[in-house]
Amino acid sequence: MTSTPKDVGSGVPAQSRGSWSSFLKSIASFNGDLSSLTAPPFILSSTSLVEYSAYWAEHPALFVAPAREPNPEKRALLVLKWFLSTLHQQYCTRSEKLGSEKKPLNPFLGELYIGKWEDDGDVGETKLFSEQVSHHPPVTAYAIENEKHGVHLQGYNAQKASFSSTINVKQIGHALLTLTPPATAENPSPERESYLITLPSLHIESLIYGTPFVELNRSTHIVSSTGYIAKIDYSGKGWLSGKKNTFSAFLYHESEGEKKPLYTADGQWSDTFVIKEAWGKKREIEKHSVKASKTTPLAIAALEDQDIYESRRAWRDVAEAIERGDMDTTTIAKSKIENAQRELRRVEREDGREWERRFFKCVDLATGDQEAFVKLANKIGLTDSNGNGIESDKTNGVWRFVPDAAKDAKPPYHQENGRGLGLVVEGAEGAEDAGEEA
Ligand code: HC3
Repeated sequence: MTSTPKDVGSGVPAQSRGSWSSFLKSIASFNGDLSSLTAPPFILSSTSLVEYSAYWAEHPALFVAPAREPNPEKRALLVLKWFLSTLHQQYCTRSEKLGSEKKPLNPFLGELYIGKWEDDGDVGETKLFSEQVSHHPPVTAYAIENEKHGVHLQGYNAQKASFSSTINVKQIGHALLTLTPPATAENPSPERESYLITLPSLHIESLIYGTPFVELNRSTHIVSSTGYIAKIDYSGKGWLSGKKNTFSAFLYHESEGEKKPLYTADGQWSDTFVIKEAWGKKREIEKHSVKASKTTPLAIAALEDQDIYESRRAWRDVAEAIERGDMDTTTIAKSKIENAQRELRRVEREDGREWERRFFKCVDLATGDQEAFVKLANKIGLTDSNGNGIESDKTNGVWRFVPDAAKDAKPPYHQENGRGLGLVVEGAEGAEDAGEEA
């Protein structure tokens, strides 16, 4: 480490330096559950982790582009390009907007984030359903659908953290993109195809200075039912050389193997990358500037029209208090939700029932309907040929979207009234909803 005692905590407001160094000491011995970390107020975010699912489609045109490409090889390349374009959104936006990576709100079971990206042009409407499907361990599931182009993405993720010099996070879960290629004269009724996407590991940089940001490491894959496989290797700025957020990717067909790549993509996922042919003169196909590519904001319902279980509405008091820097109110408002959740879990246990997930269900990989997924997962060693090895014990199961549950869905989304949020006065006649001021 080249830091001097003067550098340490230099990004931390003077009045928070003590609490930052206590926080650093506490993470050196934490148990791997990121939600259990008590962080100083200046590093708290008023955004819940359930909102992060939206990062997958903030460029709706790139999201649907593969469905318009008749050539399967180019389609796989467009899927890779879209995936690479999501990395800046997923892992940089908080640092760029807020100056550092903040500690997000830990979603409660059943928390929802629902919205759509609207495009008047050819892209059409792209819908998002994000739901917290497990609290212990925390697991978020999501589905993103563009009906016009027949492009669907679904996935779920949890994080397992460890400490060695910094916070290291392994993501558990995966995403599945499905689409129907355009019909051509040679193939007038093309079949739907899928792309299984694995999630990168990450670590936190610059923690000691109080300006944490994310760096990705190891590698991920995109494996397709068409036989194309992309491998992406992540590396950061080393001691002596290299640029932050660097990656190197290649796309190959399984029949040819890794040694015969078709395309490469190299650069910085937070800035610019270049896609080239991997053969002949290695012709450049495209230079993509991530930052120059305009994002489309997700449209969500106005707070008063949201369901009480929708994230922004449920956390409103907490978020407002965090933004005012009012920690007493933050703690009170947070405890109200956390205590109500604990109480609801106790009642459910007593009644022998479980919280009903609204848009997702747990699936068994041993049954036939996940056969296509297991085949893909097995190709990159994510599972064995029976679907074992996916670490479903760390995500409370393998989660899949239930499209029928989302069709024409309107609030109220959950059967349960406001009891899970502390909005019901227990013991009151008929356990009436006491409104949000209760
Ligand atoms: C590790 C992380 C929470 C998880 C975030 C995930 C993995 C969530 C799924 C998204 O698709 C991608 C994603 C992006 C960023 C990840 C967050 C970065 C930091 C945060 C920790 C819980 C915060 C640690 C606290 C502090 C103060 C060091 O920032």
